[in-house]
Amino acid sequence: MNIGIVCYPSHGGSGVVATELGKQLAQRGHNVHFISYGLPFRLHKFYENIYYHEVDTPNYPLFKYPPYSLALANKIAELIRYEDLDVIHAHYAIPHSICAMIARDIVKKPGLRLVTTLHGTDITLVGNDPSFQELTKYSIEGTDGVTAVSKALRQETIETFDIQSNIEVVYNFVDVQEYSRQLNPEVNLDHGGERVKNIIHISNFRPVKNISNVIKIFYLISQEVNSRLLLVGGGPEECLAKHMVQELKIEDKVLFLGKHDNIVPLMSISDLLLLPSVKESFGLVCIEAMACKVPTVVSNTGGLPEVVEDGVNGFLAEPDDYRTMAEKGIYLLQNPGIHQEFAERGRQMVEDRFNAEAIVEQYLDYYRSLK
Ligand code: GMT
Repeated sequence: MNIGIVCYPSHGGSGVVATELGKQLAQRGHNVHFISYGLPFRLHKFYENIYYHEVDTPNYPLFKYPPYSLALANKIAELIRYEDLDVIHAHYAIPHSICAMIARDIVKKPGLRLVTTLHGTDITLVGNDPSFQELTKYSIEGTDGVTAVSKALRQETIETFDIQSNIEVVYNFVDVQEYSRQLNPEVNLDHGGERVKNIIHISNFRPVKNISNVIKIFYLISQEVNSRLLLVGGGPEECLAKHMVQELKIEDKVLFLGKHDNIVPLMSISDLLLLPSVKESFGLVCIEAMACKVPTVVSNTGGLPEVVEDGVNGFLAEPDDYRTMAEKGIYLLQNPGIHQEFAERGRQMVEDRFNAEAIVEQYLDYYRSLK
């Protein structure tokens, strides 16, 4: 098949899922065309069957805002004709899905299928905003097929937008070969003769990620366990996090590591992942951690209970309940045998339910079902 993938190219779950899906489809012999304003960050090398089409947005003094969405719609239309696309897969409703609908209506190619994947913030934050609400509902009802990354997101979409049409749940996935615990003998984990435990948090530091609770949880853990906090990523609440770290006088224990393209080496030295998000439609970073045998302590919100089984491969607590999250973290870090069991069960869960092999087939079956 010739498949066009429209996505955001920057660090962030929706772009990662779109890019990894494209790579997997290309490996299976499909021609994959990425359409975006920048090269997706995980595509920085040559891949057979993968093509990248940059959207150039003209700007004129007349425009207060460059009309990216229109340029994107035009580019998709051009590619439907030139690359003879069979499927356009839009990741994120706003504006990608709408742009793909415009392109479809311009070209009117028989048999073309348009799929939209809802990732979460496009429904729970952006799409829900009154400025976009009508448009989001229109895009969900107007595409040929819609998928959501968790049952919770599907339910929230149906309720928020009063959707009558079918929404298929297709979970996030990882390549379990690539995502595995890979020990690096060059990294010294002994500090003062004792193995320091690494606690990791990876995100875009937006308010929804609840960074202040990440710091509070770590602070309580660090009182009981010799540990460090690895903060990976960056975004609007980085300053707040640094301020809290200074106030709590834990600067020597918190490492702000910035954005990383490859997180496997970081996961591989980690003992616990914290994700106390206020909202989280799936939590891709959880399965990345679990695949690398890192147990998780996360909030009991959105799709996270579909990923983390409380007391089996991680722990769930209310997003504001940082004390319980700290207690559960301490429990895991102080009990190596139990920690090992959680780590093994987490890896197994990813192999069984969130494995690229199975999920990519699910997407392909879905494309075919829309014929
Ligand atoms: O987590 C973010 O803020 C980034 C966001 C995105 O749109 O890229 O991630 C969303 O999509 C991911 C991939 O499907 C999901 O795993 C994340 O849970 C979801 N984020 C939220 O719902 C907050």
